[in-house]
Amino acid sequence: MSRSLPDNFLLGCASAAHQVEGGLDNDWSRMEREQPERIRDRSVSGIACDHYTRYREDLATLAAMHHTAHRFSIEWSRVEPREGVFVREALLHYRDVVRTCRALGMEPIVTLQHFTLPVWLADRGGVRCADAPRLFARFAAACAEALGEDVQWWVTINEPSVLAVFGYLYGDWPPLQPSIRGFLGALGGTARMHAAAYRAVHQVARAHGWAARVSVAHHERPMRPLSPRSRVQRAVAVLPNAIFNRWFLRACTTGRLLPPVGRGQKIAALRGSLDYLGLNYYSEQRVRFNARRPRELFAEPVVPSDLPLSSFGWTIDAGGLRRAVETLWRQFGLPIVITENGVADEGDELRPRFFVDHLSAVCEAIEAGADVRGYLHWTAMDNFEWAEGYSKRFGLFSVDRETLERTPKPSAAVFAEICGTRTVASA
Ligand code: IFM
Repeated sequence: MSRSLPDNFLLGCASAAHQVEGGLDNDWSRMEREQPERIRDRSVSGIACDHYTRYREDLATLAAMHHTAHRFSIEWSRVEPREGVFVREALLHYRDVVRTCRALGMEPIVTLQHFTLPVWLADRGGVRCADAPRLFARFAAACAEALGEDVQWWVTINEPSVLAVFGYLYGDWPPLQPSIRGFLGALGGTARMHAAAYRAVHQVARAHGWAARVSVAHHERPMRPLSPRSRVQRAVAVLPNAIFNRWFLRACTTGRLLPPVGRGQKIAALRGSLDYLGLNYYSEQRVRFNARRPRELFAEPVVPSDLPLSSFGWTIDAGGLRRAVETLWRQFGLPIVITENGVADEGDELRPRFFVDHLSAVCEAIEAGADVRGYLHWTAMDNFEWAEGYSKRFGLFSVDRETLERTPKPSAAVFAEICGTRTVASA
């Protein structure tokens, strides 16, 4: 059976500056240098994929594989390495990335913050700094001015809940500060930053008469009770789902800092601050009650025996993507762009099938009525996977860590075929 994707449906890959560009100096590279034990394989991001200098060839390769969109992030520490000092060459670089995308027929989708922060802001309290919304808005406005009308799709912050969980609840990522209070503060801080940047990008666009659609890239990881018939097990999934999967989106729709982060106070520009919904989906999680797991809000993750696993240990279930899309569409009624979906797969054995199953699931959700505008695969090249270092391989291309030579994997051709024909053939 084969299914067709809608006309104008965006298809391509997503990436993040710190993971591919190389040569960065931010809170992450500082941690990699000063606390190497924090990275599983003790690697440093270092030159990464040297995409900063090779972006033209890399983008041309993707366009030749019929990609029609490309998501990338602007590295704040390059553009504003010291507070208030903006580097024109860096902005011109990103403007050229955008123009290159356009010239190659790929719609650019630009992320303003993807996990990393300039060290000067990290040292002032990072996303919890009271001044962070103003500073982020100033940076966002500078980017919007520089990139101009060629960018119509913006993502303010990538995965705010993931940043809050790993940086503050677990304390495994910068700023390495595990505390519930810090975690809630980080959620509130990123919501304020998003609102400020949302307004800044729209102000610039309006002043010039440009079109702009602004959102976040929301990481949806639905927690499902291991034993759905047990009331206790069902109850244990409620709180983590409400906080990890819904708090941020509800804040953006209601315009309020809802409990447990705030008392419902209104935040200027937060209400209605999603023009579309950017969805990063990888996996659902089965959970069961465990009184000794307060860090996970007593919802212990359990690996189910009935689903295949990625090399990250995450379950692979395309039905989860369809459920996520349909649920978010039903609850929020916003057009959805799948801003990330992918699989860690050492030998590229899982990925070809993964594409067919996950894109079929997207087609099913569309047939059921969901307004889905695009699908961006994570990611084009094997890259620096945060605390996992270079040990996890999400790419369509492998990258030789000595020569940085890119080699396409078989799945790259499978995705190219889907992009070229806009058809997903399940055989
Ligand atoms: O590599 C990350 C990306 O930076 C954010 N979303 C999940 C990806 C895979 O873990």
